[in-house]
Amino acid sequence: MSYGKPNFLDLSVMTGYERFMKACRAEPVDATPIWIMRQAGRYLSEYVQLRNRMTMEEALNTPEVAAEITLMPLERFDLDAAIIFSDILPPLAGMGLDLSFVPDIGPTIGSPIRSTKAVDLLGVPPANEVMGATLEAIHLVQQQLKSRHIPLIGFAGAPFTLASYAIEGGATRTFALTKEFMYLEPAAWDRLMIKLCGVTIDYLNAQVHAGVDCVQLFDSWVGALSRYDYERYVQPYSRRVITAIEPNIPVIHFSTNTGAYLDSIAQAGGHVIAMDWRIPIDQGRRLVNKPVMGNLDPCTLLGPWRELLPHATEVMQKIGGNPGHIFNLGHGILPTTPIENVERLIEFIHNYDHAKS
Ligand code: 1CP
Repeated sequence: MSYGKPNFLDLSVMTGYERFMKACRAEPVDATPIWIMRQAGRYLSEYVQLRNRMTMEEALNTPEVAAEITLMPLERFDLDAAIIFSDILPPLAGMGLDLSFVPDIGPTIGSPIRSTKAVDLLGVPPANEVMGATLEAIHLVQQQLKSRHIPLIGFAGAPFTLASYAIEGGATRTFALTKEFMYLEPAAWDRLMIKLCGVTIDYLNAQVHAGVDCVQLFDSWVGALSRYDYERYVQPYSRRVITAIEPNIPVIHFSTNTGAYLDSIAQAGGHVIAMDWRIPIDQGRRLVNKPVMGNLDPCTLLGPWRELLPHATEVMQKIGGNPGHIFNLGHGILPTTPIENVERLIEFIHNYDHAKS
C-alpha cells in the first residue's frame, strides 16, 4: 500500500522494520509505526476458530501453531511489527507453579505463594529448558518475517506483575495479598523478586538469541502501587532486568495506571516508555523524556469511526510530529473490536500528515 505524503521528512518510503526501529531511537520516520497490543487474539475469527480446536497450552506449546497465530494479524493488516504469540505466565510454570488457563476465567495458579518457604522452593531453570517451544516459534516466525521486513517483538512479564500472579493466584482488584506479602516479608519478597529477575533476564536474552528484534517488558499491574512503594519494592528489580538485556536491542517498558510516577518507571529503564490513556501522551512524554508508545483507549475501537477518529487524532496532535512515537493502544485490544475499525485506524495513522494538522 502507499503511505501517502511522508510525515516528517521527505524520505523514501521505509519498511516496517526501519520505521519501527528508528522510532525506538527517536529518529525521523516517513510515517508513524503502529502495532496493536494483543494483536494476535480473540478479536480475530481465525484465532477463535483455531482455539476451538485446541487449548491455550497446546497453542503455546506447539511452535508451528504459535508461529501461525503470530502471523495472523499480519495477513490482515498493514502492521509495522509482530509480537510473538505466547503469554507472560508460562515462565512461572517453569519455576514450579501450577499454572492453567481456565476458559472464560483466565490464567490461574493452583497453589499460589503464601509463605517464605514457597519462595525458597521455586526453581530458576534456564529458558532453553522450559520455554523451548516459544524460542522455536521465534525461529519459525523470523523465517517468514525477514522477507516482509517487519520486526518481531519478544516479551516477558516484569517482576512485580509476575509476582502478583504468583501470590494472588489469578486476577485481583486490590492486590491485597501481594502488598501484604511485600510489607510482612520484605526479605522473602526480595528473594522472590531476585528469582523472577533471573528467570526473566535469561528468558528475554534467549528470545534475543532466537531472533527477536525488540523486547517489551509488561508491568501491566504495577499501577496498583503508590510511587513510594514502586520505588522501594519494585523499581530496583525492573532496573536489574532491563540493564541485563543484550545491548542494541530496544526495550519497551509498559505499564498502566502509572501516570503519577511515569518518570520513575522511565528511570528504571527502557528505550521506549509505553503508557495507557489515563495520562495525555504529551504530558507522559515530558515526564519520561524518551520515545513513547501509546496510548489510545482500546474501548474507542468499539464505537463508530466518527468517535474513533477524534480520539486517534488527539493522540497524533499531542505528539505533534516529534520523533520517537510508536502508535499503539494503551492496553490490549478487546475481543469485541470490529475488524473494520482496526483497518481504518492503521490506514489513518500511516497517512497522518503532521504538517497539515
Ligand atoms: O498479540 C498477542 O496476543 C501476543 C500474545 C500475548 C501477550 C503479549 C498474550 C496471549 N498474552 C500476552 C501478555 C499478557 N498476558 C499480559 C500482559 C499484557 C496485558 O496486560 O494485557 C498479561 C497481564 C497476561 C495474563 C493473561 N493471559 C490474561 C489477563 C488476565 C488478567 O489477569 O486479567 C489473560 C486473559 C491471558 C490469556 C491469554 N494470553 C494471550 C491470549 C490471546 C489470551 C487469551 C486466551 C484465549 O484465547 O482465551
